[in-house]
Amino acid sequence: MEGYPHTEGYDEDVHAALVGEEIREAEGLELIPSENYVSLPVREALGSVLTNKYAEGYPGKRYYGGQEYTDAVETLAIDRAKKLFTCDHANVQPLSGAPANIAVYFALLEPGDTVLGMDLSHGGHLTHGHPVTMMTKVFNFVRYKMKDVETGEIDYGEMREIAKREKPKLILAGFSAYSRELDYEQFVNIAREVGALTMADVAHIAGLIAGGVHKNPFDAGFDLMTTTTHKTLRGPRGGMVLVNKSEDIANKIDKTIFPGLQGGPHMNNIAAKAVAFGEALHPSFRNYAGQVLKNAKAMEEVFREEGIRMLGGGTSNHLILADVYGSLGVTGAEAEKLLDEVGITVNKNVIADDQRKPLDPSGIRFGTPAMTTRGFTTGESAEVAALMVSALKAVGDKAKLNEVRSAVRMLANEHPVPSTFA
Ligand code: DSN
Repeated sequence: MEGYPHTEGYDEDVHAALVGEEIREAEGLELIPSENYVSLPVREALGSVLTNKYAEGYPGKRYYGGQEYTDAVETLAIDRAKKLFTCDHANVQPLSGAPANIAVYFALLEPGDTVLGMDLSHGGHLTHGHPVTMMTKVFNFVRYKMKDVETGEIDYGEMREIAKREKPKLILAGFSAYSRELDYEQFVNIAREVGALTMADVAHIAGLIAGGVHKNPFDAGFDLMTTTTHKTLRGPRGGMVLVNKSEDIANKIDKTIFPGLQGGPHMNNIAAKAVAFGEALHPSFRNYAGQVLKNAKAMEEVFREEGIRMLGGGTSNHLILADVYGSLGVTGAEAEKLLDEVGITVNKNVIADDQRKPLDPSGIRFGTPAMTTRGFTTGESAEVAALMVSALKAVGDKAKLNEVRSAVRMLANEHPVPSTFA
């Protein structure tokens, strides 16, 4: 444990929360597929003096003085991001994924314009036009779905028909609860037929792309990518917009992020992004990304052997969406709580066209980015999957749940969260 000597005895309440969370993370297994552990160098940058500095503008074009070091770290973050994703332009200032997506919409669209994105219950993200979001007051979102929820195949035929009928200005590829790879060429072909731009929201799989184990949408001709930096990419909590082959789009994105939507960038966070991107450029990151996929496959095998239905029939990425209600009669909320009790953290999740409500849906979503960072092998990942199934089948069986909790604690203790990765 690293300790928090400066809050100890100074602000005991916050100190207790920091220590408590550190112990929770160390003793349990984090399987929420959008979470990960950052290195101590990333945390050092996050906790640095750069949090003191205002730096409105961009490197070399700031509105305040004293920018020698802010310019240096932002330029590093930009250069490293461009190298990681092989593109011409990176804006590393978005505070997170939602502001990054909102920036793209405002940069490229007029109010009332149409965006075509993936349906939320089929894996899409809130910011791709879910009715509860503010963006739907400004833009018109239409949705495509999977053709077959048992294989995860996207209905590209339906996508083309919707695109021809609705004439979107922007077509989105991206998801937060979909376990297969997308066919980016199909998106680009459809977009070209109807004169739309293409944006890939790769928040979940950015690390898999950077690590070379998933396709890069820019290779298929996508115009833009947005991402968070804290999921598979293993950086600090934040966002980023990447643009390829269009100075015009790049300029519009920069102007929309600042001064359009945000004020002073969080320079401590940008420095931490630079550190994380440096880690992802290290050859060992490729091994990490490959192991994330292998570990997910190992968990998939166990769930399949146990006869538990997985949306999309399994996984080709870092996550699995399991229909625990349909397979075991345990709701998503019950499963999340049960697994919490044994020290395994997952999240309840709607499944395609779920008949249940989002706060108590039919599914759970889990994945391997965080446990792979802790060095879990395929054998140990299969063991974790078997422990999950044991817990899910042990509703009300205190002795069994205690046994699972001890096994989880032992696995966690054998795999401390590493301090550095490179
Ligand atoms: N909340 C993130 C996730 O868990 O997928 C997406 O924004």
